[in-house]
Amino acid sequence: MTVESTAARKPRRSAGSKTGTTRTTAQSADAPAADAPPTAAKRVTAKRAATKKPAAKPVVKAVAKPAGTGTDPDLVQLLTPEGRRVENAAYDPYVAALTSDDLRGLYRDMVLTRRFDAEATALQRQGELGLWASLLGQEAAQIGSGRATRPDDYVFPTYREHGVAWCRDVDPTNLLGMFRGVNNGGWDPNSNNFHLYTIVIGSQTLHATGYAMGVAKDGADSAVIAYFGDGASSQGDVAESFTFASVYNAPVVFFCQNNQWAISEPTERQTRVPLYQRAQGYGFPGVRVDGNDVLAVLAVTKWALERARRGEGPTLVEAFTYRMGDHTTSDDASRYRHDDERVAWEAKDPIARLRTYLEASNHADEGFFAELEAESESLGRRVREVVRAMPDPDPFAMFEHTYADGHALVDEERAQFAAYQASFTDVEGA
Ligand SMILES: Cc1ncc(C[n+]2csc(CCOP(=O)(O)OP(=O)(O)O)c2C)c(N)n1
Ligand SMILES: [Mg+2]
Repeated sequence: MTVESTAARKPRRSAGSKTGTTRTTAQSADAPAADAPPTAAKRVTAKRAATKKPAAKPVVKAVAKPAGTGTDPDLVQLLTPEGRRVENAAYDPYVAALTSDDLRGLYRDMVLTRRFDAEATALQRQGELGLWASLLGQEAAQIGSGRATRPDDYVFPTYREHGVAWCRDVDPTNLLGMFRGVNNGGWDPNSNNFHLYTIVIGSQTLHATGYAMGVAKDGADSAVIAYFGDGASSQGDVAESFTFASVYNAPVVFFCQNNQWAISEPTERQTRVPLYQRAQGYGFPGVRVDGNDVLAVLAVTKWALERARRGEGPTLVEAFTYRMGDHTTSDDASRYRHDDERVAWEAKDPIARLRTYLEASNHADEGFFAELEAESESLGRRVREVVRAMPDPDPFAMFEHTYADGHALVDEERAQFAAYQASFTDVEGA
């Protein structure tokens, strides 16, 4: 279901969208054909959309949502855990144009992201980082969705989106400064349309929705994607975002990585219904995709982003995946979950299944895997070198940016800190 209101934006077409015209969807009887020309109600100028308030009584229409495949009709899957390609008439068109090169590219993205992540975890164990939040197991959810975005789309991540950052061309070493405690972010969000990592759970969904409303007012041909977790889905911020995005028809994709855990709380403590079904109550479509299947995630996210670009409003994508590691390096998951759960998910590993498919369908040979191994090694080396060479910040810099014109209390704290620092004695040769 979705809410069509007079606040609907000027219909926009995705210039780079090759798949938009070939998409097939399971239509319900009264649903507008997703590929049909925009209705008169939607044919408003960007200016009008910017000035008009939403209609008091929006017309609620059913929205076509392509269905899943396989044994679970609710789960969209194109590649089984065994690496077998399964057909899905609705979503196949979104990956039909992928070449062998593209498929190898997705594999390379996942392998290098996993390698970078493992290196960061090791660096934390060696005392080089204060903390690290590993994405282990979530590579397909992140690479599939990240590769579905266009450069002009805007991405709002949590603190775990290292794979999405990779797709947005953020140098991975830039992700580490904050975790080493030497800067407050490490990259310019406007350079890659990739916002800074957000620790306050769910808050970035509000930022994304507001940003998307702005994109709509500009009449721009781009979309916004907000990442969040299963735990975040319980936050009021997320509920408010869903409401605003729905009634303002904002071009935003809510991408929930349901990795089954919010630190030590399982998803059962967040919801009584599958998370993707929440969208229905807000009046926009929700889709559950196999989050360990990079092809399915790519297809579903493309579909959702293209809906947003066409002015058809928000979508909730629930990527059903698993956090294979601890919540962060400060956590010990063995205290609250059984190992057999992780072992069961290892059998659905996103990288292994794509490798099986690539080999079985002759998209990649031994040479490719060997070269990638060498590339992984050199990425690991570079990450270690760059992190260790990061200069320590001036300890007094933290007092600089609290008030533009200074403040007596901050001055007092700075003086106290100076006295504390001076109390240390450097021991020769220590
Ligand atoms: C508003 C807020 N409440 C609590 C926390 C503490 N906290 C940090 S991560 C986390 C769990 C988040 O779980 P989920 O949304 O599933 O994301 P995941 O870590 O699994 O990727 C919590 C409660 C926080 N950072 N912000
Ligand atoms: Mg979670």
